[in-house]
Amino acid sequence: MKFSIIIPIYKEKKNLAKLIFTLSKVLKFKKNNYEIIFVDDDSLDGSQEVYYKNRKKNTRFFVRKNKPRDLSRSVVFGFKRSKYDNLIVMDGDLQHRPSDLKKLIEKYKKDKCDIVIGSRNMKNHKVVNLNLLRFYTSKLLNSVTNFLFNLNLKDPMSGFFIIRKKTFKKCQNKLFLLGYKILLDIVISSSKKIKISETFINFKNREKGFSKMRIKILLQLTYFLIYRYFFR
Ligand SMILES: Nc1nc2c(ncn2[C@@H]2O[C@H](COP(=O)(O)OP(=O)(O)OP(=O)(O)O)[C@@H](O)[C@H]2O)c(=O)[nH]1
Ligand SMILES: [Mg+2]
Repeated sequence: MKFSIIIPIYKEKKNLAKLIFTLSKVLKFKKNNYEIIFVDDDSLDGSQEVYYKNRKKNTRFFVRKNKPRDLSRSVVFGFKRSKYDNLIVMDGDLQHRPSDLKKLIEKYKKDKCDIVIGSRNMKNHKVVNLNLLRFYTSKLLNSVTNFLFNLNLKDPMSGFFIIRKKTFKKCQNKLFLLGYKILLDIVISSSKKIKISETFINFKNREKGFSKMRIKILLQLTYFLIYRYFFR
């Protein structure tokens, strides 16, 4: 089974070399059956230079010049340029561990599902490595989302997942395409019949670079939830 791994990045030059190195090491088990696509939102921080110095086989780097800068749009940009039928999305700041890819891929194969979510275990803030405020905000958002959209997912807000390209194609014209929650956007835009599995992943604090999470992103998310509740 072949996979295209899409990694949206914005000003991640401090994480890029380690990320490329770790991914290529971890993905040895996939032989050449994968590609990695970085979608950089025109960071202009030297990320592109770092990429060209450290790039490996099977990796591509796109600079997305379109405005507005946006994570969801960058992911879809990557999906549209992908070669393979199975798509993986993960963050580019090493908060999602490359070593968890194997687990997600195994679950995806075993369950023969349309989506596998790498879910953060939301039992305890120490397990997820989030500060208390972000931990409880995430928990609350997960509960509200499950309630509003009649879902039963442990982590519908996760940014680490696998999706069948067919599943994406079926819903792509219905997507809201704004903000961080591309997984939730896809789930809400898809038929209730799609099969979704979840598997726990390790999640760790960002070590380098800086967070792009801003109050604006939370406001976008609130608008997204209200809009999609009324116009599904
Ligand atoms: N292409 C693109 N990537 C983005 C954009 N905003 C964030 N990203 C990337 O998306 C991933 C998640 O963004 P983060 O800023 O780490 O958000 P977060 O993980 O919720 O926040 P932290 O826990 O503070 O790191 C990272 O790889 C970012 O570089 C964007 O506008 N465009
Ligand atoms: Mg992050």
